[in-house]
Amino acid sequence: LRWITAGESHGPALVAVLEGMVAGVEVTTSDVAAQLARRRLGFGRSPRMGFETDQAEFLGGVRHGLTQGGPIAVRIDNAEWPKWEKVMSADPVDPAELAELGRNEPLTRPRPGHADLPGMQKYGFAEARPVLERASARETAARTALGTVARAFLRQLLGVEVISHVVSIGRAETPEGGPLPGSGDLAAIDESPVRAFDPAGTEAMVAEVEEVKKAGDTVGGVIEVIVYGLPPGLGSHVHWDRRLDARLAAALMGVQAMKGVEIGDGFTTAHRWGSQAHDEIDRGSGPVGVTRRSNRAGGLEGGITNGEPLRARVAMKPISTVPRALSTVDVATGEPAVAIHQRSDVCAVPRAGVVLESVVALVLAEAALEKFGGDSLAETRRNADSYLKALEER
Ligand code: EPS
Repeated sequence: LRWITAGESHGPALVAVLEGMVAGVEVTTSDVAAQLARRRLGFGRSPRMGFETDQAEFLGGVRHGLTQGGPIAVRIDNAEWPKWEKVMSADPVDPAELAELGRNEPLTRPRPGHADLPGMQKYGFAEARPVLERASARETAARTALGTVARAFLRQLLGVEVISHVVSIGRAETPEGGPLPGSGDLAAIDESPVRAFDPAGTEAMVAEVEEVKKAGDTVGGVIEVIVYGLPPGLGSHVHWDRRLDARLAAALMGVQAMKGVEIGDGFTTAHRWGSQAHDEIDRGSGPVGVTRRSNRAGGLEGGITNGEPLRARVAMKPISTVPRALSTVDVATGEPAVAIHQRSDVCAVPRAGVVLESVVALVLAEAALEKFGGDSLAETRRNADSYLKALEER
């Protein structure tokens, strides 16, 4: 399975292609719209989320609600394109016309923490516009659209559900040791303005975002993705780039603003002794005749799923467009300056969870296709059923 996106934040549209998906997966434009709508929600979002409608359209690969086996292409229009048509024009524009617009001033005061400065240095740009247009998390709408297809495949193949919840925002945390949200809890989590499972956590996080907003600042947080219904055996211990934990970490870190990934109890486990770190195995009533007394490993051992719920926590940094602008250097003059500030999210942590679910779904769909193969959902399902039956009979 391969996936790729193109498009700038203020270009005409985002496009995304998913190649290698089997035929026969049920997916519709409204399924994509539902995921994109989830991605727009959340307390602390940018004003832009109020008017982006994220109208997504399949341009190929889906017919009458079923994938066809060919590359799946999606397009998501940008609502403000008419305002940006000249600034972001693919073809040359008369400089006099551009000057009149006032929207095209060179962005020469790079934001600390943003791709602005290293991007300008690397690509030889005199200003940040070409960097920020593509670095923007607007692009995550495209991966969320493709993730919809991956989710549908996983659900229809194995009954897999991918959910996420926000564990902390800034200093506000969900109390430790609370129950883990289950596969049916996603709607309740989406009801929380910060996508937290625990009501006390929601209250604390909303208060934190309000305080941050008042102070003209931005704030990050920690999001947990949980996947239910995975069989043992996805990924492999045999090579570093086939370990599923490594592939998940790459996909999660590949989302804008993510700075850390933890599988299961990850960093806490580093402080534990072995007898307290691992998940003891019992004979049991699980689908393959064994259960675990705990799930500190987060569903992965040796880079392979072990049949327990998969858990990954991801650390997101505060958005680097800080209203209370930070110090920088104007690269045009070499003089100290205040960094660029345009409208932005105060906190994008709640919406980022939906993106993280989507990239996890893409990686897991890829791993499932490697394990089970096939060109149609029916064939992949036969292969998966036969593998699961063999596991049970062992
Ligand atoms: C973003 C800045 C804001 C966000 C944008 C990501 O856009 P603008 O600069 O146009 O106000 O709204 O996010 C989206 C458009 C989106 O769909 O998520 C940035 O700089 O990363």
